[in-house]
Amino acid sequence: MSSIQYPASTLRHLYRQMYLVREFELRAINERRAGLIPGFIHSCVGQEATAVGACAALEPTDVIASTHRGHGHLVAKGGDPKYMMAELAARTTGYCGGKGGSLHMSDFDLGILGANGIVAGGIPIAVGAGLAFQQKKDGRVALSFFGDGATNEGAFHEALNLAGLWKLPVIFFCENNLYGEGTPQDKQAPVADLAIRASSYAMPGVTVDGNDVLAVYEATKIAAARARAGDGPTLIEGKTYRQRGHYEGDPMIYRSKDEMAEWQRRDPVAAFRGRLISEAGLPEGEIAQIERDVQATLDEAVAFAASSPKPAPETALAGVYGETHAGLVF
Ligand SMILES: Cc1ncc(C[n+]2csc(CCOP(=O)(O)OP(=O)(O)O)c2C)c(N)n1
Ligand SMILES: [Mg+2]
Repeated sequence: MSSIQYPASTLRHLYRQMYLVREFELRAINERRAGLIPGFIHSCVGQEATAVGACAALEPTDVIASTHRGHGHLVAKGGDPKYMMAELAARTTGYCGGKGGSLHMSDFDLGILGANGIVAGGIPIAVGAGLAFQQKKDGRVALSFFGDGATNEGAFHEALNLAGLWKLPVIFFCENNLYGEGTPQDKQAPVADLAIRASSYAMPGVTVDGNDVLAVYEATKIAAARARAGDGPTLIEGKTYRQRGHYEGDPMIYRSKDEMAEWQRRDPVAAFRGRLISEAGLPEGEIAQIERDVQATLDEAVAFAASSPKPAPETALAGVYGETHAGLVF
């Protein structure tokens, strides 16, 4: 297990971020049930430590490419819960003016290159960003999050190949939650540790406990330093678990109650909270105060989303790139 020898301010920050990711998701799920949020939600409940540990190891000027399960990545990179909630609620004040929803949120000022509905779609985008940073010699790093399923896509292999060849400043972060939709990992890949796939592309591959925020933070720090030194990319695999369905409403018939209960016992947020008290000696009152602050932030986010206007029907085509059946491009 990782060591907890960090300043209290760092530990508090990591916990606040993890708790915010968890509670953002639970609010979004509730608000979807209550009718404020239309559309799909792929929640990252259970995967808070990978999002927070990896983003905390980056500089504000570094960039991330996210996935369909991206709310945690966005929050961890500094995304504003108000604009995120408003986007989920399809309001004009949201990150995409209410027209993109969960799968399209981005904030270039914060280095968030975007969620992505295409599995493995963010990986080549991060490689492109890494190539730009290398050419400009500006010392920035691009990190791509993706799932275990994404490592079976051609885009993953093509992107790692070029990044390895050109020694690009990229971190490939695989959140191995053991399933791609309802397919367990051993039915979709012939290897158990996906990090070994790095060896084909001349880069280090590291497997860490993806439910241990400090282990993730440390591995990502090392990868970022290596990238900034010009030594090239790293593949990090964080073993974790999605505690809820692939999407909200998933009947989850493909996994056992025992398995789910076992991973519930290894809950990353509760585990870190416990360590903060027992190992780092943080007073429980301080932690409770962080939790109250986060709840207030989320009260505000939900109220902001609910009171924001919906896009007017006549603006439906503004800001949307697409093609009509007649072949007209907007
Ligand atoms: C190219 C592509 N193929 C298939 C899909 C349908 N799809 C959406 S999520 C998903 C599973 C992805 O699994 P993984 O990469 O492990 O991510 P996780 O959902 O576990 O976070 C699939 C197959 C898609 N969106 N894009
Ligand atoms: Mg997966």
